[in-house]
Amino acid sequence: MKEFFPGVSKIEYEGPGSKNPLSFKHYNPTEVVMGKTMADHFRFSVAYWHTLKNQCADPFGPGTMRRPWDEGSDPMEIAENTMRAAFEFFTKLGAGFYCFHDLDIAPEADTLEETNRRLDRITDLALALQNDTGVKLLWGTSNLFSNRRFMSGAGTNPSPAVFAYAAAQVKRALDATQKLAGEGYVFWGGREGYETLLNTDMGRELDHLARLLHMAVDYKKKIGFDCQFYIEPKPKEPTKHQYDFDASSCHAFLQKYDLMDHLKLNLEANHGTLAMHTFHHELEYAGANGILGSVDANRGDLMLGWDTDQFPVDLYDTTLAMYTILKYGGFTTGGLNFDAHVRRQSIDPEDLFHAHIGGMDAFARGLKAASRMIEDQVLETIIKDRYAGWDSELGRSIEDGTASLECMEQYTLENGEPEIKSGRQEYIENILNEYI
Ligand code: XLS
Ligand code: CA
Ligand code: CA
Repeated sequence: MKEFFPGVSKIEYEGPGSKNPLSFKHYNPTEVVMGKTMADHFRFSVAYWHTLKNQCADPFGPGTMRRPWDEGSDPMEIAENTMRAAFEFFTKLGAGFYCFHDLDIAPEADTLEETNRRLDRITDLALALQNDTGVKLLWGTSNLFSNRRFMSGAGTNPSPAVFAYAAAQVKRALDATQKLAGEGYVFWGGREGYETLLNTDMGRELDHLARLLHMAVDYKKKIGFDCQFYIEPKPKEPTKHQYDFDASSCHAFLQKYDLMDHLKLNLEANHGTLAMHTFHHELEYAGANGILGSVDANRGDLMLGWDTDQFPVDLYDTTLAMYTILKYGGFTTGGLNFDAHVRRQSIDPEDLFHAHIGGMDAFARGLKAASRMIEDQVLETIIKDRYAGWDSELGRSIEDGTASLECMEQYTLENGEPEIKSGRQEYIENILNEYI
């Protein structure tokens, strides 16, 4: 069998002293941190669309990648070679999971019937390779945004016939995900948004998007498929305004349409920053509201206002992300999927390894720092102390709903000007630095 990464052998943990660039310096899959191995904490996943398929085109030129698995003229032969290259990559890297869109693995044909046949064929191969290697599917999804029929959205399209096409594709992508024992399924609102309100019935579009999700919930139940559904926020790009703007707008949507029991969030770092939030904010919002599900790990660029999908290397980000993930109990069905691609000039297949190794090591360092912070209860103590007043009689009467505006007036007249305390931000930032 052809080897697609002949210069790379299995990436091993060699520790911080190692000078071997193709080794882990911090990610040691079997090392136990807070009662769990690192591999189980992260459930690292490779994004098929970026690592295997992204040619890195930009608005000024076509892709620069020339991949050995892309050679040939038969689209299914290329698809099968790509799948083999994918599993060689996953196993050499030591990532336990992968994620795909239906059309990443099976190229779209002229008719839905033929596309479905291709999906059946390629998932046979994927299943065999999963069984051979033990690599698992973290989540599947459907590409409802590339084909021109979806230019005005999928679930939110003004045409019910386009809605039907999208729903048919979701059905088949769910079948494929079930066949491969996927642990989750993601709905990212590819073009579910608008370019101008001058031609858009926003209320109706949102109702339709919820209908699509309810159909998927019903179908999942019908076929007895036990996986976690996620919705993935993103504020803009490709549309000017995406409906699934950020964690809090997704939360409102799930509540309004009675979907809270069925979906959690898949949070992507770069989508958070596009919404002018930190990744930390998005994770904390989801955690505090019980909808933290899975993570698309990457980073944006402060100088650029778009979704650059770079590999995560910032230790502040990875520490605060892991701190928040640990604080809310860690991943169950979710995991850490590298929704990231190498830069356009990083054209060697080996660069794909350097990129993932860097991301995995950065998260391992983040996990170690975060676990020490949790063990020492640094932030817990500071926050607990800051909110201690809420455990007093006054605080409790407000929290339990027994207090009224009149009580508040009475209290204030009796007690006068409240004492105020420093937020001590700089002091806390200095402590954080000591852990990083
Ligand atoms: C695009 C999204 C997409 C989803 C899956 O920006 O990140 O890749 O994760 O459809
Ligand atoms: Ca993503
Ligand atoms: Ca992205």
